[in-house]
Amino acid sequence: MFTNEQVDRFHKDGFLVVPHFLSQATSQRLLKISHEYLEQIDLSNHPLTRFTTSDKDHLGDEYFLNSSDNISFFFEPDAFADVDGHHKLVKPKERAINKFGHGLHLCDANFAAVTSGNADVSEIAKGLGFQRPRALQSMVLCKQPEIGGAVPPHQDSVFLYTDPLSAIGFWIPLEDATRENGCLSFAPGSHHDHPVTKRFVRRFDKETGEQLDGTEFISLENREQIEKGFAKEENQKWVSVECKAGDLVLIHGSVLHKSEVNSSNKSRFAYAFHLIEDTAVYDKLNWLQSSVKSILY
Ligand SMILES: O=C(O)CCC(=O)C(=O)O
Ligand SMILES: [Fe+2]
Repeated sequence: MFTNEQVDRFHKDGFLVVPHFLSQATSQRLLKISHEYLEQIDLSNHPLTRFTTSDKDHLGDEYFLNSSDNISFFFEPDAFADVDGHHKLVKPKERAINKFGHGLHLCDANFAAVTSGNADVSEIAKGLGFQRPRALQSMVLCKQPEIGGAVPPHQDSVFLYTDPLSAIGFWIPLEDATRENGCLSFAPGSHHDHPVTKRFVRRFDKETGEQLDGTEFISLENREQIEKGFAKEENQKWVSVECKAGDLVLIHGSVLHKSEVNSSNKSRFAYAFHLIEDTAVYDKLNWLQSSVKSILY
């Protein structure tokens, strides 16, 4: 049961924890399957694409851009080191992956069953006002022991832009998420006073419209107008949200959130997927272009 009180709290804070969303058996099964995926990676023809989130150095190679409908693996930058003058993978592959996706909900029956095939997800989507919810992407975020990198403050609608904005994240830890292993932190209410002013897009030639290599951030047209009365990111108050395996954390597309490095010796696997409103405009500038539509109802 998704109550009106939960809906109100989500709209007030921009995030909400729904305890015990998945049974222990289900979250443990997804964790086991996630480890099996990592053990089965074939490195012989893998481009070793790393996942980085810094503004300067955002990834956008073919492997990343083609990951919407399949299961692609992205490395943790710190899994590599210079050895005898060569940049080499220095961690076993199952300890080296930052995340994999973005089509788990399309390719794997177990992940599909907790995403588009899940009546509880549909009930929450209805409660949040979705007309025609579409599962757009899904991934397992590994946050590996010792090298699991920080995710800097961001808003998901920058990366999953629709007009009007509609993205909502469903983030489910498959292991307990603590301050030590890099749980999520939120700036409560920031979706009200820190609007989205940029988008992460594929690069296009402005004159010819031809698609170029890579990705970039572009400002929204009305950026200056939007930024009036804007609360600065550095003035936000952050709260850490520790939670248990199988809990659900709902993330508003405009709320600022982040996670710190994992400096502990425990991993912090989480399954995350995002819903968008299919009646909103999703244009070809978006980095993620999927040929398959996974509509919940
Ligand atoms: O798992 C993390 O540390 C970040 C996840 C996140 O930002 C998201 O799923 O939107
Ligand atoms: Fe996010």
